[in-house]
Amino acid sequence: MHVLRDRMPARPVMSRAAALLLVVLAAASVLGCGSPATDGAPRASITAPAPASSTSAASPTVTPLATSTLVSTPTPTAGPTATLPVIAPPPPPPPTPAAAAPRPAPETHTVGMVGVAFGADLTIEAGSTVVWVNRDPVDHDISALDSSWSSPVVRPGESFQRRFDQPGVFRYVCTLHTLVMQSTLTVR
Ligand SMILES: [Cu+2]
Repeated sequence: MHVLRDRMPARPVMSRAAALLLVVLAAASVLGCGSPATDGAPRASITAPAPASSTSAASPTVTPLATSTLVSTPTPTAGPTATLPVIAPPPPPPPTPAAAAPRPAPETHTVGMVGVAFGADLTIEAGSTVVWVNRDPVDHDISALDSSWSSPVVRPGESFQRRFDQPGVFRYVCTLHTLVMQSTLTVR
C-alpha cells in the first residue's frame, strides 16, 4: 500500500480509469493475502464483511443445537413419566360409605298414652326404639295383635320401651281398653 500511494501522486498524467484500476487491484491484493497494512481505512472495509459472515454462519449453528437439545430433553422425560403411572394405580377401593349413607340412622320415638289413646300411627326405621309413656291417671299396656310382643302393665307416669330390628307392620292395643286404644307401628 505504501508503494501504491507513493506511485499515485507521482504519475498525475495517468488516466483516472487506470488509477481506479490500480486501487481496485491493490485492494484485491490486500484482500487476497491479508497482509498487515498500516493504514486503517481500507482495512476496516475489508474486516467488516468477515464478522458479518461469521455471525450469519454462527446463527444457523446455534439453532440446530438448541433444536436438538429440545428434542432430546422430552425423550428422557417420557421414561420417568411412563414409570410413575405404573407405581400409582393401587388406590381405588373406598366407595362403600356412600351406599350406607342413604339409610337414615335409627332413632328413639316417644308415644304418649294420653286421654286413653295412643295417638296417630307411627313409622320408624329398623333398629329404632319406641318409648310408650303413660300420661294418664289410669293403667295401660301395649300388646301386638299378632302376639309377637307385649308389655307389662304401665302405671301412670311410667313408660315401656322396645327396640324393633325387623321390618314389619304391627297393629297393637291396650288390653285394658281394647275398644278405644288401638294404633299401628310400621318398621321399615
Ligand atoms: Cu289402656
